[in-house]
Parts: sequence; C-alpha cells; structure tokens
Amino acid sequence: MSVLDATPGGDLQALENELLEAIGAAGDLNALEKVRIAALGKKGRISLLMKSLGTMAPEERKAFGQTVNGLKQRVSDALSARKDHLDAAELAGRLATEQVDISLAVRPGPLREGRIHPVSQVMDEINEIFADLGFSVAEGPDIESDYNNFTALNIPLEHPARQEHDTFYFNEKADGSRRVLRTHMSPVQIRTMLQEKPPLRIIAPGRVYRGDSDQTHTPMFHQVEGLVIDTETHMGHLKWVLEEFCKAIFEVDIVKMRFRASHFPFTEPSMEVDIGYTMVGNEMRIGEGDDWLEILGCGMVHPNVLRNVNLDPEIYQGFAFGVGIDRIAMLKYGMPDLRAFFAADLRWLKHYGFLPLDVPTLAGGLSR
Ligand code: 2NM
Repeated sequence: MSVLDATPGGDLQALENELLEAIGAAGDLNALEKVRIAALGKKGRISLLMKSLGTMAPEERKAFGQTVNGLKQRVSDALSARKDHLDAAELAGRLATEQVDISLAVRPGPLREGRIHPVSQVMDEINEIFADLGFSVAEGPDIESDYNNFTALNIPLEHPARQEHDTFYFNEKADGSRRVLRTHMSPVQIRTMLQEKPPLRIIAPGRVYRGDSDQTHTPMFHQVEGLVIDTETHMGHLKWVLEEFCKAIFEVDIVKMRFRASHFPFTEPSMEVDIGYTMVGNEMRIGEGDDWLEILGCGMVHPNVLRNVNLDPEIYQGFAFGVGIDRIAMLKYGMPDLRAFFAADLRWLKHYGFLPLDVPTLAGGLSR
C-alpha cells in the first residue's frame, strides 16, 4: 500500500514510519508536496484521523487525540525540514548551472536606438573636465529675478547690457518687480556665492535665453559659466584653468591662445579668449595655425559683485568665465547649422547623437 492511498485507521506507528520514509524519499519539491497533501491535505491520512475523533467516546478521544497530534507535529516538522533541504539543494544547483558572463558585450537592443544630444554630450564632457580640476556643478532656476540676473552683477537699471541681452521679461508684478528668463548663467553664481562660503570652485551649465534668432543665434542656447573665489586667486590661475579646459575639450596637447582686453560689467579686468586654428582641406585643425576663433569671455570678478554677495573684496578675489556650449559642440563635432540643434529631427539626431553608453571620461579619452 502506498502512502498516497488515503486509507484511514491502521497502525499509527506504521503510518508514521511510512510517512517519514516517503518524506525522506521525496527527491524534489513536487514530490514532497504530494506527500504533504496525502498526509495533511483535506483528505490526507492524518486529517482523516483527526476527523474520526468526532465519532469517538470522550475518554477514548482524549488519548487518541494526543497521539494523533504528536504524529501530526512530527510529520509537519519532517516536511519542513525536508523542504528546507530541497530548497537549499535547488538553489545550489541553480548557482552551479546558471552563469552570467559579465565580460560579454551589450546586446543590441533599445539602448542602441536612442541618442544623447550633442549638446548634452558636450555638457557631460565639460562637467568631467572641471570635476577633474576640483569644480562642482551648481544649479538654479531658468526663471530669475531681475536682481539676480542683472543688478547683483553690477548691471544697473539704465545699463545698456540690459538691451544688449535682448531679455525676455515676464509681466510686472504689483510691487513693480519683474522676472526674466535668465540671459546668462551668472545668476546661479550669485545664488551660490550667497549660499556657500569661499573657497568656491563651481561651474554652472544650463539653458539661457535671449531674443535673437538668425543663422548663428537661437532664442534658447546653452552656456557654462565657471567661478573661483578664494583669498589669493589671480589671473595666472584663470589662464591656467582656461588653458587646461581648452586642451581637454578639443583633445589636443597644445593650444595656442590669445587673451584680448574686453569689457563686461561683472568683471574687471575683462578678456575675450581666442584659440588658434587652421584649415587642412575641409577639416578644421584646432590649437595651431594663424586664424583665430573666439570661444569664451572671462575676467576677475568685479569688486561690486563681491560686495553684492557680502564678500569683502579686500579679502576675497576670484575669476569667472563664460563659454557657449552650442558653439563648442558645432566646432568639435563639425555641425555647421545651429538651428538643426533644436529642430528635433530624428535623422539629424541619429547622425550626430551619441549612444547612451558613450559616457565621456578623461581616462577613456573624452570622445575616443
Ligand atoms: C562671462 C564672462 C566673464 C561671469 C561672471 C560671474 C560672476 F557671477 F561671478 F560675477 N559669472 N560669470 C562671467 C565673466 C561670464 O561670460 C562670457
């Protein structure tokens, strides 16, 4: 007779031996579950014994009940011990046979379809370069107060820079104040100088807005501004940082640079920086040659700006610079038409975009 035959009654000791043996013989979880159902399921042999208690005389029921309960407990214990054992064996088996080769190349799949926009890629490259120089990334809102965008930066109400920036203004509020779409990333520098104590080494990459639109201008474009504030910061530091940046972003060992005197309200002195280039056939060779490309503006932070953020210019100095990211991307990746950047043309993105896993690192060579 098999243990799976639900025959009630008989010798309890024989039943127990039989069940324990079947539990020990169950080779997998399925077989064990069959034994459990045969013993403890609704019509299982122990369950039927329990049911039969109802038909017994009270004094008989008590002794028999205790015996059957003991049997039930031992069988349950044996079942769960066997289950633990089989679970562990199954896991060990899977660990031994299921292997993942983490050195395999990523399979082509959805990750190969999407593209990172060249502007995002260049932003990541810039962040990587400045992280290596000890800069952290600061952020702020696209919608700014007139004060943060202009006044704090030594650009008073009547200053011509307010027109030059072709500012997008919001409607005036009841108190006469008006907000703007930031025209540069400097308000983020203002916020950071108000919130954090020097020494500061930050870059602020992001979207900026100015109302001009033609072949080389879009009303929204991207800038990264850098700022260093410390007690002994000077133009030598500024020149070194910018030279390191230019070499790193254009991936050349030497870059010819020219600093031209300029004017910005928020820096004194102010300079514009050109880098040398030459054409070899259709290709632009950046870093050498007798032609010049203007690529950034910079200067020592104006004492009035420092005072506006409660820094004493007798103690703290610093330098700042601003770079147009879209222009760098055009130069670096040979994209002639700025307007294509924002046309959301999938064919253009497929051609000029980057794969999500092409994360720029200095160690790997930014663009390889
Ligand atoms: C530029 C050129 C020169 C600049 C100044 C500041 C601040 F907030 F610290 F005053 N941030 N960025 C700066 C200086 C920006 O862009 C062409």
